[in-house]
Amino acid sequence: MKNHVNSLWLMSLLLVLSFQPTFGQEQADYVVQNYEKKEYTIPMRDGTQLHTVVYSPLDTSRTYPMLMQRTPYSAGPYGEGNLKNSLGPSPFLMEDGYIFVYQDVRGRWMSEGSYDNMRPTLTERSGDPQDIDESTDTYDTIEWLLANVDNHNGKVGQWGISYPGFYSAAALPYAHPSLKAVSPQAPIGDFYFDDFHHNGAYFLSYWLATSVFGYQKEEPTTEAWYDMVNPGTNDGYQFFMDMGPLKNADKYYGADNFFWQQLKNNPDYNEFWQKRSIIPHLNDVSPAVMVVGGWFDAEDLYGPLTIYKTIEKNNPDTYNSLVMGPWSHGDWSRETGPQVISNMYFGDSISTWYQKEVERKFFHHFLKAESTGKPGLPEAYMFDTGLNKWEAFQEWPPKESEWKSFYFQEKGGLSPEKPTGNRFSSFESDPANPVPYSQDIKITFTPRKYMADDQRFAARRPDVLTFETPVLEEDLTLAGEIMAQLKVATSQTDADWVVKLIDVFPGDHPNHPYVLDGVDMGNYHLMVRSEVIRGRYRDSFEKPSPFIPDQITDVDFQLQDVYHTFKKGHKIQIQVQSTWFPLIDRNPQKYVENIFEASEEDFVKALHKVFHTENFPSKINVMVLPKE
Ligand code: PG9
Repeated sequence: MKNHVNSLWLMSLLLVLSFQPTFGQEQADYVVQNYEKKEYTIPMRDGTQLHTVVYSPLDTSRTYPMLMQRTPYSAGPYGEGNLKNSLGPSPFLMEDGYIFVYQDVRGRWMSEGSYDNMRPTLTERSGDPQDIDESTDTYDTIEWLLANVDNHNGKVGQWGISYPGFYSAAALPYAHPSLKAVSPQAPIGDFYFDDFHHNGAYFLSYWLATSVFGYQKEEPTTEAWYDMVNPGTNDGYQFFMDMGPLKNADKYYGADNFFWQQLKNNPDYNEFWQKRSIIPHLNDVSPAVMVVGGWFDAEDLYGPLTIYKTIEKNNPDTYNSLVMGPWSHGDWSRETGPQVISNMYFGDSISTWYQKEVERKFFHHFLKAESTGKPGLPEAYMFDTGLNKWEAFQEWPPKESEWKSFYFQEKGGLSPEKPTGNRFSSFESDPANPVPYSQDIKITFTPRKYMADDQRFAARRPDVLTFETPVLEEDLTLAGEIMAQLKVATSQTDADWVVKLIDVFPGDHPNHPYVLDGVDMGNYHLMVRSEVIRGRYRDSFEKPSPFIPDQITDVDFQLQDVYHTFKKGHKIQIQVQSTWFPLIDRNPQKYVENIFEASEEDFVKALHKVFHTENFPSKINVMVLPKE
């Protein structure tokens, strides 16, 4: 049963608007006074018409580059008299003067065709006009724009955040020669490691979003063709506990929700997901690239880091750069003054600084200036989320960073020394009483705030293990990748493993004006990084395998990169748990072929053990940046 729900509808609308730069009336006025809007339908090589909106500067005394965004979230408002309140990725570029282009991607809104989430990229170009992907659609669009839009300077750029970030990255294979600068921002790299899954665990916190991407429309439309499910409560934990096993969700999403059917029918990292990853196609990249992401981005963190690293590895001569700031999903596109995520305050006007000093210079150099290929920006502009300061690196991860292991110890210790005891730590994992991923009472369209939430509530649960260093006697900076290497056993045959890297603040740490009610920064347990793996995929994401009860088993997985200084007086803490609800769905802990089809009786308690012995040392490997 699908009911139209204003609040959730607003959520999905806000998702769209959240990527519009911070706009005020003066920007809306600026658009009206300085730009004119035209709408076109552009034929792709297979004849499908894509709705494309072009905003051109009224001043025709000079030419301008075209800067394009391709989006599934609507190129609206529609109608030549209805203009956007702001144009482009920031007010600075709007004022610098560009021809801004917005396009409804194939199958969305006013464009024709059928939609395919993360449409597979063609592995070769047969020349058959029916062979299309997002790269060919982008190529055909650019070709048409160059021939039909007046007053351009022959150069084209593309940018986008999140799904539009994927479409930016998807422009890179076989890119049009006039495409000179591309900025994939929080781009989706692969739906099995971004957004809907992390390492095989399904992100239940995206369940409501399945409506937005799960229905084909019949014809071009300016109105949404999908309704949002009405959960009837904002208590997501209770709603999804009451829902029970995932198969009960079928009463909300029927056979006509093609994406829900695809999610259910493809639990493993099979060809369905693999062919939808953009990562294998990032070869022969010719445009200049600036990848942007947020260290506390709950939606797409695998994407920006993996896309940047893959382009760097496969295209040594391509201009490819990275910016990672103290942002949650898309924060850099809007200025809120103080940059605050959960209870963490990172400073003021950080987004404006980035928009003006980084993004503006990138596009200006490659689209407006006589490009020398050297815009005067660093390879990697990275924000230290412990010291709250930017640092420029010549590569990422930094070559100076050195791998260091922190071993779990008995009695909850954590240290670089190898464990000598003959011990393990254990907990009972009960799917009927899963560890909440947040203390907030909420139901999400997509998760966000939890990435910097205080984790004391979890540390105090019996089904969360904590391992903690003594108070640090000097600053310790992690800059680069993280690998968890666990030695575990379970009394059952399946288990999820969640590892969290926590910065424990001193008990007398001062508050700041943005601390939320009921929280004190003294002893704050900042979640610097967290990740989950569905244990059945520990050896292969394609071929799951059960655990053998009570057999010590290796579970190794990567957490996304960090750049964080643990300051003197702080402690490093690792938390390990096996439920994280309702961020992710519950693992029955009894191995079943497909968890989307599990029954109530498959959900069983389990005794999980994490070993820290000389022969079975669990540890976390981090990249430490030596002191200068
Ligand atoms: N990556 C985000 C998303 C994708 C699909 C569903 C919901 C969110 C985004 O495009 O914002």
